[in-house]
Amino acid sequence: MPAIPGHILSQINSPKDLKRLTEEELPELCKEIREFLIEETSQNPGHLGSSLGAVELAVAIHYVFDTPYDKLIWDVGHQAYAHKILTGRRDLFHTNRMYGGISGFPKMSESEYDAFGTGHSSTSLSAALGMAIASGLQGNHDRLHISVIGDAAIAGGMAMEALNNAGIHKANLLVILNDNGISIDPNVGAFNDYLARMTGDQPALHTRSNFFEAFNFQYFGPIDGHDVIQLVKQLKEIRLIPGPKLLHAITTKGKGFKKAEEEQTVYHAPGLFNKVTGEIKTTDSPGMIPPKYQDVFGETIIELAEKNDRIVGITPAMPTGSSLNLMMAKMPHRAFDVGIAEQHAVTFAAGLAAQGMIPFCNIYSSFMQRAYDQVIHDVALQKLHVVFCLDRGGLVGEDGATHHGTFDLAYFRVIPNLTICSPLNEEELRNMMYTAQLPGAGTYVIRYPKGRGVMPGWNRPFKALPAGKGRKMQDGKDMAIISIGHIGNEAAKAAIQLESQSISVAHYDIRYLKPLDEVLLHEIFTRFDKVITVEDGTITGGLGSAVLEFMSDHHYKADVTRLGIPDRFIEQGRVGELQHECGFDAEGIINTILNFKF
Ligand SMILES: Cc1ncc(C[n+]2csc(CCOP(=O)(O)OP(=O)(O)O)c2C)c(N)n1
Repeated sequence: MPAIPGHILSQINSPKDLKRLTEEELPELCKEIREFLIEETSQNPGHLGSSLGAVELAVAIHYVFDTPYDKLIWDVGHQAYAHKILTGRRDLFHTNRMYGGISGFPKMSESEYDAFGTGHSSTSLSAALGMAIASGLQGNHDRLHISVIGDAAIAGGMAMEALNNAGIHKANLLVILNDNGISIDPNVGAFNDYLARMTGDQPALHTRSNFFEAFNFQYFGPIDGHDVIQLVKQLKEIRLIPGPKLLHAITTKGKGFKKAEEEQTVYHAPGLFNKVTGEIKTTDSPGMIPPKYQDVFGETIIELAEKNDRIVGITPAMPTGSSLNLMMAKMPHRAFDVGIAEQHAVTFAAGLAAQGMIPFCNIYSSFMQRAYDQVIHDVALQKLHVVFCLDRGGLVGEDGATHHGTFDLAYFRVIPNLTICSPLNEEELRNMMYTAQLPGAGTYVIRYPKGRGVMPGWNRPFKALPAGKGRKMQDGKDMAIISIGHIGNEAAKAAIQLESQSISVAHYDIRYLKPLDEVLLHEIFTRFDKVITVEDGTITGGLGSAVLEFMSDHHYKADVTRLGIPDRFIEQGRVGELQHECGFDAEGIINTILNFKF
């Protein structure tokens, strides 16, 4: 049931309506927005904590500035729910993150008020600066370009590069630092220490030298980011000041919802919860449930590290999301959260490996896109023994196009010296991690999906899975399916269901995308003239392409159909809905096979 907006919010269909309110009415509006957000996200999960913390910022910005003429960019964009609600999407908000609904992140195609699409961190300063320079070149010196960025995101490399660049321009740029003192997990890094010293309750520690002023920004604040009337006053003054400027606003993540303020990491994106007590509702059915892949990673790295003291763990700002937090708690000196810094994470791993350590560098597939050159130039070229664990490989669901991990198989396959594999289930993940740390394994990429595996009893002794060796899951005589990774479970279901229709399907789990199991592929192309490849990744350049290349190189002739993600961006929805759209769930595989002529 969509939430019913309060009496002020119900009249706000655009920032024009907002501007008709008196300043005195704004605190009540903020309260109504919070109630609306809590009600909506309690029944349709999303990014709660950050959005609750940015309500006053959104109201004040749209109240004072002339959006969409003035350009407003929300860094990461997970805190922009109030902005969406104020800019014409209140009545659509119950479709947030749903299939066919509105995106959970700002998106240019969704609204003229979303000046720039975001999702990955630390891009907003570069984009705002680019827009500001464009305005100047086009003779417009009056338009303001605003970036709202968190204390963790501003420490990301791109944001630092943009600050460095912005400081030499006279561009009409306003950075609003939304400082809530926390990332998803506790914030890390020396810059975070600096911000804490700057704003802490011990004035003796307040630094005199101001980092932002040193970068030629005019600095304002710190200001209470929940005092909407003060914010409005301050923003009105800042509006008149030319050049790059930064307003430092202190906020509380989860503001106004007790549980979300108390447990900020959990309530960053809590899933379904009770809107009164905040208690989180579990959606898992009772009984034996398989573990999440991320937890298998988290438990297994500890087990391996206990036996092999050269193993260390690295995460760029995703300790809880990757479950490396388990190792950080148990072996704090051997597990590192380096902040939102994927490029650094990879080259930091390279340095560790160059000195004989074996780093397990865990990066979400989609965020790994940031560190492509570091993998090539700093790791693969130098044949370093780094194990990349790519979590959230494949379609991730409700986070949508910015977060799907769909390109990794294709973008890594072209890099020499890499070994690339993907487990069918959680036991295989464990065994791949074990294999990857054995002496001489070289650079390994292990790619696994979001969510749960398929078998509760995965905790068996380790077994090496030799690189470049796949396996036959099921024999058959009419045709062959070749799959990679967890999506192979859909292929297995399809193969079984087709038996009842008297179609005998052989199913091969290739396990390693690189090196390919050529013995297995020769067997397949010798025996079958109908082949389907199945992957939860782009069909351009991934497993399907590799199989076609093999077929052509060895002059086989077969009817090969590639199932995977088509050459377009896939939006948000449940993973099952999206797999269905792409046609590689069990039903899609069956339909494809039924189209063959036997
Ligand atoms: C490149 C990249 N790495 C990691 C993430 C995952 N991520 C989303 S929000 C977030 C923390 C952001 O913290 P902060 O900027 O302080 O904003 P807050 O959530 O506290 O409002 C992280 C690490 C991301 N979106 N993009």
